[in-house]
Amino acid sequence: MSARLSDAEVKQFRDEGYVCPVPVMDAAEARTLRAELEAFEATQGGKLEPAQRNKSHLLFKWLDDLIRDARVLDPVEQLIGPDILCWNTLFWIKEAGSESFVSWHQDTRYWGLSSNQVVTCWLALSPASRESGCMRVMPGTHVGDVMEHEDRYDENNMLTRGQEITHGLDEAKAVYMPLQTGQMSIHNYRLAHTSGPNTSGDRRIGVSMHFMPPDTGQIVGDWDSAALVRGTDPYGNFEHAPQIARDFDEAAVAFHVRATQANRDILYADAAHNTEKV
Ligand SMILES: O=C(O)CCC(=O)C(=O)O
Repeated sequence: MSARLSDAEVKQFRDEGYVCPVPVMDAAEARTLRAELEAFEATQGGKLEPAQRNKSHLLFKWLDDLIRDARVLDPVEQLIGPDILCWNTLFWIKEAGSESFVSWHQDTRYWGLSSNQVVTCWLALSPASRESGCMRVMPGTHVGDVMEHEDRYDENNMLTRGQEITHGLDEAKAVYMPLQTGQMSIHNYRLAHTSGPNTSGDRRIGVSMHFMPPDTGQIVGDWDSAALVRGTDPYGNFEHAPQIARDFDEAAVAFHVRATQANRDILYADAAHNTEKV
């Protein structure tokens, strides 16, 4: 399966801030990854703990492999160049029939990253449809000033502080990004995006992978980490995360504790509450 983007897709990404769908693997392979995830969840009552959602490539070998997989990185390289760091991975799981949603937001507002070139690849491990609460984006919002956000702390909001863009969005211009199992979307992290509840009978399971060029700096936290997944890093702004040899590798688990704590410090830096969602 080739995930090379066409010239038109690269242009769309530059002009509108997103491209979707990008084929990564067939549905059967994606279902194998889902089965691995769910087998792990079953060992602890059927769900990931909040910290296990975050920087999860340090825990699960299949995910560490995925952030280094050419089928993911080739299109990313077309968009941000040959030297690539993976800053984070995050699971986005909406249970069947759940009210979980994601309010309109721009990730650039919260991640403390200096670059405009950070991209999110969001891979579907189950169907992401309008019914199951796929993402919706506002084309073109990746350029210009970051929009005003308000922390609303809605319990069903999957975002750390229920942050929400307060004005300046015309919902009529929003675009849905439905994905079949094994496809991904790619968006610039400055792009405003949202998603609704899952009214389907299956879990909506996605994993996002956040890639950036190595000239990116961390401007909120004193220390941060990222995995060098392609090329070289002449800047050294992030401590390199280890490549893991097996699930829950002891050294990587210790690194995960440090890395997720640093990540929480950044995400909640100016928040009124720590909602412990990651
Ligand atoms: O999974 C979702 O619905 C939202 C994901 C998201 O906000 C992101 O990947 O940046």
